[in-house]
Amino acid sequence: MINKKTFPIKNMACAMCVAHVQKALAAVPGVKDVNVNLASNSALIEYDDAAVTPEKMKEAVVGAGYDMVIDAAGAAPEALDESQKKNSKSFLGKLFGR
Ligand SMILES: [Cu+2]
Repeated sequence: MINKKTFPIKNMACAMCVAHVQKALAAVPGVKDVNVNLASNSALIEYDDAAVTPEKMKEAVVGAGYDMVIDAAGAAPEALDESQKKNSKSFLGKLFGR
């Protein structure tokens, strides 16, 4: 299932950091879309939870020299209801586009 969640990102200081985190996350298999925001120190990640776990994404961020906050269950601290609704449409689109 495609998930879209916001994860807090630590240690980002400038636009280069954003680019690094963005690139590291986008390279993880199963990650469909990444939008890193410096102002809110967070990353909005669209990912296939059958293909990748938040732990794996955190590993990629840590590997790039930053940190990503996930809770004990490996989930994002907060769910974005609005984007999840929107996302169910694009999920169908992707399904048929394959
Ligand atoms: Cu920087």
